[in-house]
Amino acid sequence: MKLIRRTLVAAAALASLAAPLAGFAQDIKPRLIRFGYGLNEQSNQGRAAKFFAEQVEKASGGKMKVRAIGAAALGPDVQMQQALIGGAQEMMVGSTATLVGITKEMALWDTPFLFNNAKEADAVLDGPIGQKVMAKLQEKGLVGLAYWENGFRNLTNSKRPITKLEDLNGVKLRVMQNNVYLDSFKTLGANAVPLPFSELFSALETNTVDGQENPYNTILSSKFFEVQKYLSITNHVYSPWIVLVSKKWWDGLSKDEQKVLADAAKASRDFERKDTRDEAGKALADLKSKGMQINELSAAEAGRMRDKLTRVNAGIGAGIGMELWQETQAELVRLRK
Ligand code: KDG
Repeated sequence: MKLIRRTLVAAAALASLAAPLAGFAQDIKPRLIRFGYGLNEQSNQGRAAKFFAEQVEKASGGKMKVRAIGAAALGPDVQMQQALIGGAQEMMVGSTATLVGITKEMALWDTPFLFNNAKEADAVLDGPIGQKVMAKLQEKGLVGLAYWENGFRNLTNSKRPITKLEDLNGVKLRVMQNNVYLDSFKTLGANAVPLPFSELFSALETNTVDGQENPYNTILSSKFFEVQKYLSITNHVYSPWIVLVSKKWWDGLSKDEQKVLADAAKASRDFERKDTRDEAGKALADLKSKGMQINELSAAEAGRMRDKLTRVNAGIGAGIGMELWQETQAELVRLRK
């Protein structure tokens, strides 16, 4: 009788050990996940990718392992997006701006001066509107899990301080491969040149382009201060990143595995936003100490830029659908009350 009881107790103990991992592939080998990104390992994007990988391994008991692969080693954003759609790569994080060719509603986040601050951005991106836009990706073979913060974008160039709109005339300015950015900077008088992020440093170094626009964090981590003399503070648009999964691959995961990735993505979002904001606060002083000449557009000139750039808004509203545009404007009015 004692032997039977001991056997039953041992069997129950073994079952309880297996239970938490019941939803995971029981193969000996862990499920490997290639997570591609474009900035370098030392950047805010790289630190958050590492954090995400640690969260996944911990939550899955080692049954799921993320290989975070940075510096566009798996290709620029647009190439990785196609690899996810085809099922050749499992995950990535990249700019929403480079997704517009796949899901037109992503252009909403390109709207100049859409958000006045990060609080508004978080509320809209993590709220119903941001989630609705993210859900549109699924019909194109991508699953969005969370928005990270790239940040408010500012201008750098090697020619002159940008103190008024006319200073942009003729500046060869690299922009992301995205029509709103292209139209916006053409409207401001610059010679806008679309290039993948992975080609940007060498384009600046060889004077193929005179300038670019990115958040302080990226200007610092990508060492643009080595090839750019002037930094002009415009905060002309808030730029999100988005964590993406191949839908082909996602649909083959268990519910437990999907939950691990979704929970880790949200935890990494909160980590990344705090890490990015902490770093941005210090980055401006760092860039000054590295020799950049920094100026801030006057309120009057910023107002002229805003007025000129709102001309592209009509095109964005038409492109994403007026219902979504008006819903967003109404939500911003509500948030600002
Ligand atoms: O992979 C890098 C891009 O996701 C991101 O940095 C986009 O801000 C961007 C830029 O300027 O290309």
